[in-house]
Amino acid sequence: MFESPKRRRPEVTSGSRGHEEVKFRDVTLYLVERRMGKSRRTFLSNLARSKGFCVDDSLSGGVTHVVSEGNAAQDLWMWLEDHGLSEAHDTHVLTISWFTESMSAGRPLPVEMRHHIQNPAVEQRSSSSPAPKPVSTVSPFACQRRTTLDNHNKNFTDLLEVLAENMELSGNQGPCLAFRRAASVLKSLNTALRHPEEMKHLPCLGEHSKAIIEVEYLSLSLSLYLSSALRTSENWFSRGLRTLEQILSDPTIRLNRMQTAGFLFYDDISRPVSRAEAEAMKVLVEDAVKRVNPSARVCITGGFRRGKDFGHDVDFIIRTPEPGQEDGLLPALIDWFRRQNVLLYADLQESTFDLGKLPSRRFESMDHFHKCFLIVKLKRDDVCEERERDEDGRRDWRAIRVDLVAPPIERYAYALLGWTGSTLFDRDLRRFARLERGKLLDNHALYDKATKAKENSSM
Ligand code: DCT
Ligand code: MG
Repeated sequence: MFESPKRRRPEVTSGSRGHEEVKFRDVTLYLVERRMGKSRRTFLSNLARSKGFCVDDSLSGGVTHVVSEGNAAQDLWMWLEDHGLSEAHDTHVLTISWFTESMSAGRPLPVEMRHHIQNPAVEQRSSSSPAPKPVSTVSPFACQRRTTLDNHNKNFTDLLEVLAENMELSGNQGPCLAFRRAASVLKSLNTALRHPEEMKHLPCLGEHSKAIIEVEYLSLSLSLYLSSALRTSENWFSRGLRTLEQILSDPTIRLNRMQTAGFLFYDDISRPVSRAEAEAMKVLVEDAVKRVNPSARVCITGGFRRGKDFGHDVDFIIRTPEPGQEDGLLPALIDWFRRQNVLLYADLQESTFDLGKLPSRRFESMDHFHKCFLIVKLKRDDVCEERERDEDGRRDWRAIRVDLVAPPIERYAYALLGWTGSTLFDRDLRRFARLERGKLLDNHALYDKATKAKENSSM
């Protein structure tokens, strides 16, 4: 939210208690709520205002001093960058010590080196230590790295991804992203890391990632992951529930529709989907789309469009040639699947697309197109691949997770780019657009950051 270049200094900002006089017009504070907590932030903001400081509740372009408490530098900077602040701005990013000392002095103290929270990524790029580091040839942006499917560092990236998932499941988005970034950088290398020393000049490898790689933390990390898995399952586990049958027969447990479907088809949907299965699913989806709108076209997206041989689901984007034809398409498709007796679960998300409300400034915000999350039966006989004979001979189909998205035609190019992924590539492409090109990119459009004007609106 750093897009607003206005240098207006509000006399009183929202959240202040009264109409305190602003004494220090050259300083506007912003206190980071993350880790500090809402009530402490309100208390400190009001304290500063009572002493004549101007405090902005949002990270606007007028902020001169950002104050953070309890955040690791890497997490903080990732958060700030996600909210539009880069090291290119001349904003001070400071520890709470500068704030408390200034409050005691009753005036903004000069900023000293010890107050600064440095961006570790920049420190790494521009360190002036006596033994100069060679400049890394690996870009910190995933969208500028050429990454093939040949992963020479799988032993490390698997581990980092397990840790990322563990962090995500326990709600730690910052460390999760840090581990994902580290894994992404290692995947882009065209050789295997032979010595920890070689990590020294790679971008995006935080201290934790490096330490983990160095000590090959595998067994501990895996047991950590297994013991903390999903919060819900932890909760069930702590209540003594050990089997699917126990969970399903416990009268106090109410499973939502998605959990029920997840349990019923767990064996299938926890198994990777092969490329042959994805191709067979494409035939099924194409057939359905043809019945519903013969002029619409289907394109595989997600990992399979990137050339992966396996995925956790199959993603499709549907292209309708005329604006407005996307309306009603997905409900009709769901209906068709249901009538064919292949639909096991459907969650339809109607479009909330409104160009007037864009661009979105959040990386993780979902796009606003019509989409649906399905579990569909795929007949084994429809799949062209060698396979082991089904031992139990129980059923002639398997359940597959399918995502469908139907954007309006004028947004198709952006939606296709976004849904091709990977998630981290999308994220870095947006970060690169914003920080290096002054643009805002999302799944709907590309905007000029300063004017908010759409670029190539006819795409
Ligand atoms: N995506 C998006 N907007 C969403 C959901 C997803 O832009 N609302 C992007 C991120 C990657 C891509 O679409 C497909 O998502 P996934 O299936 O989660 O990722 P994947 O790369 O296909 O991974 P997998 O191979 O495991 O399916
Ligand atoms: Mg996918």
